[in-house]
Amino acid sequence: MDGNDRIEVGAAGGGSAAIELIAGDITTVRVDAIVNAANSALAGGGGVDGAIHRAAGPDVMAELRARYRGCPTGGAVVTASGRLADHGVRWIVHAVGPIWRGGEAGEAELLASAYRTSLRLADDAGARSVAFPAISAGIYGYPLDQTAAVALRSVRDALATARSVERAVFVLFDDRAFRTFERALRAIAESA
Ligand code: AR6
Repeated sequence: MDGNDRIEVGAAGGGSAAIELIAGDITTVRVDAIVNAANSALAGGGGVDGAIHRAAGPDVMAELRARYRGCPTGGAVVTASGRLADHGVRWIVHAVGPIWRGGEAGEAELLASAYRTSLRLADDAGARSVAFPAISAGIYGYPLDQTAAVALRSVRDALATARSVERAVFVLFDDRAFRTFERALRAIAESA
């Protein structure tokens, strides 16, 4: 950590909120809400989705099946957190990012929407801190540097009108993702 992994951003009511970057596994982070990179069937899968369902246990999939009939790309839904409640997580926000199709199929707007919707749902639930993975940057093939720029800008903009969220943490699973987000965060901080 070199001092470039946290920026303060304006928040509702004139206060401030922060965006932070950490390297690691999102299932171990102590925040009120964690965001999952799900698919539109909300059917579970590999990557961070598999890790979150394994850590949370079967109640979360049971709640998804009982309450929702899938979720459109760019949207998100909320469940309780199953066993992740043991370390303080209260909600899981299941976001559906776009599959990368070359960049001309509305991917950037859909990705921004997935982040904005996730932050709004966590805020409506009353979360003060939210952790995000790099949605779409794994199995869905979204180029990492473009994911980082869209993710950081959309979360910064959504924090400006959030009422309860004051801390957004991006949890990057490997060194390359962490460094890419670090560069993008620096670019945003310098352009603010
Ligand atoms: N903590 C944080 N980040 C993680 C973790 C973890 N435990 N595990 C992986 N990542 P992906 P997508 C990173 O593939 O591209 C699933 O099958 C990973 O390195 O999880 O949105 C779903 O069911 C990458 O940077 O999600 C969908 O079908 C980022 O999380 C599909 O994959 C996202 O990679 C969604 O694909």
